[in-house]
Amino acid sequence: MDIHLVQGDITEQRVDAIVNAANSSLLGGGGVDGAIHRKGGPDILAECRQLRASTYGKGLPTGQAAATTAGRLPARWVIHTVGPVHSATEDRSDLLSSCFRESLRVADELKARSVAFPAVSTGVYHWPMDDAARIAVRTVRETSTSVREVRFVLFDADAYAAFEQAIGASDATD
Ligand code: AR6
Repeated sequence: MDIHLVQGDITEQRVDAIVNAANSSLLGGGGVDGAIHRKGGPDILAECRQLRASTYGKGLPTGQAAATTAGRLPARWVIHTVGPVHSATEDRSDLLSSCFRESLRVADELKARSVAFPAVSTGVYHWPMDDAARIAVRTVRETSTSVREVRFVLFDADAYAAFEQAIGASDATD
């Protein structure tokens, strides 16, 4: 698997699937979620409502992932995952890891070969960027998948630098 870093907007990525940092309602929100629904148009929300009606009546649990098509976005699919809110008292890193693992599992079901991830949980959910980057990079490296390209799409230079460092650190321990 190739891992690439891009500084930019995930809604502009031309890949098989982009991952949305959603919340369990699947009904939209701010951050990446807001941008995806705004630019992707109403079809994504309609499919999210169907997912709720058919499978996730109580909401999509934290750490899990589910796909819709991508509406007007250049990607083919949106894989919605729910990151954990960061906690100073409880170690929730397994749940953050699970977001990446489960998103890649759903990508495999879709036969997606290229997947773009945002820095899940690092915005509204307050996960420290350096730690989130380490967890993200380590998890995608450790996951067995048919995905050939993972692209981390980072909104700003600090996030990009954190992922660059995480890739370097993880290389050194391979
Ligand atoms: N492309 C790439 N990265 C982005 C973009 C974008 N267009 N917009 C923001 N980011 P967040 P979370 C970065 O808050 O922490 C929503 O309301 C952002 O700078 O989107 O998992 C949901 O509905 C940050 O580094 O997701 C949930 O309620 C990262 O993406 C909640 O926020 C993630 O920030 C989820 O919170």
